[in-house]
Amino acid sequence: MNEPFFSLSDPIPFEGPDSRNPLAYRWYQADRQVLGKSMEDQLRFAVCYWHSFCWRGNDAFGADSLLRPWFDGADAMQLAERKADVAFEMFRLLGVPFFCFHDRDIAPEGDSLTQSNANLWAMTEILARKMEDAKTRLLWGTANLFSHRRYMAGAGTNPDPEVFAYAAAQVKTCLDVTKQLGGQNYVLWGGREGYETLLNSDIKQELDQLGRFLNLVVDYKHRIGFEGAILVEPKPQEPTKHQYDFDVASVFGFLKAYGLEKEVQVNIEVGHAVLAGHAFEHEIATAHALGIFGSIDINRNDYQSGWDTDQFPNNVPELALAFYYILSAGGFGRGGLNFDAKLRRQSIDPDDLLHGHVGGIDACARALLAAARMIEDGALGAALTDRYAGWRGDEAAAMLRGERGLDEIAARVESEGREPRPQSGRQEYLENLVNSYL
Ligand code: XUL
Ligand code: CO
Repeated sequence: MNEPFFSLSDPIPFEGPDSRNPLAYRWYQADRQVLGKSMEDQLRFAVCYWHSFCWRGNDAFGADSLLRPWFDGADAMQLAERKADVAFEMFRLLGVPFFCFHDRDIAPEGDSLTQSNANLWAMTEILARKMEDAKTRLLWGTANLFSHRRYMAGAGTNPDPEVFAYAAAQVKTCLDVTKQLGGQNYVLWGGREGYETLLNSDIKQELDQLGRFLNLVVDYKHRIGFEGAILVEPKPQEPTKHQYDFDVASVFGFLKAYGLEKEVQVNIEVGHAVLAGHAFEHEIATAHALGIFGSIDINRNDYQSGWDTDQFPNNVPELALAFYYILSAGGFGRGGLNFDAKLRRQSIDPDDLLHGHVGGIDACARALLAAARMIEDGALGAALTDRYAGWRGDEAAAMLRGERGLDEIAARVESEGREPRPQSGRQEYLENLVNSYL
């Protein structure tokens, strides 16, 4: 029997907004009804395996600061099991409904692909057994196609077709495993699907490869009857200088070009939106407008650093606005909120993991309540409806449907001789309105 990893043994309780207990929920009450669903079903929280249980606290200037009992030892599979024990212990303490992983987070890479696959299937069996006794389900799985040196020039976009094939083989098994564990989605983040210099990169060739790669994944998903959604996670750069899946709009263009816009959705990450120079809600609203909204990696970036700092979310006003757009988009179907967030490297105590998650969960719950007030009150929605009211007129609707040519429109404007009347955009009124719900 191993020593307990965390200081708690009872699940984090809900104690309400006045509680001073730092390891209690003040806002997240799983069964509280919000807009016709429980908070748990609205928020669909997931813990990510990699930052919580695999990251060693290293940075560009320093090695490991986090020392975990499953990091080093002779038997890699035994260490993976120990890691899984702690992971499921944390899921239980937090009461989260989901988790997410990369293939290489849950099982060690072997000396060959065959050995890696055997390790992965062995750990899949172990996780499946743990899931029988836990409420936590799999939100999504993904293949790590960026850490090993074979992928240094990309996976699907690699100039070497043998690397493309190796990556395809790795994704095949990871998709099988994700299906086996009842995953709700499958994610592809193109960590190195981009370039360091155009001097050695043929953009057309690489985009064609990436389009083929994604089509192979979608075909295989249908072949095995995987019912989850395939999600691409946009990010503009880091580790590459330029990543092809730059942001939601670029991913949509890519999907259209390769005939995949009905098959693939996006997993939008807060920090990646910031790196792309967008507000997080911009990415959500764009994905909704284009019909590809899938799921979210919830975290935050330090706005000054210019890096993907993957901190736990804690800014309620920002989250509230984002959740307003999530709820406006109809909320989550198969998606959810994956904490793609890691501790700071000085937060070395096991309980720091609990503090990060409890704070993030509470910030999201509080923001959800504010966003629900925005929806229920309806003033923001009404202002938007008003602003576009003119387009509901017969003539305007005919223009939008494409039933009027440029010459017909011109003739009507001249014959009517009316000057359009500018209207206020009312930005300050709307911004104040948002603050009134917080
Ligand atoms: C990297 C990132 C990944 C993906 C999964 O920035 O966000 O962890 O979420 O590969
Ligand atoms: Co992510």
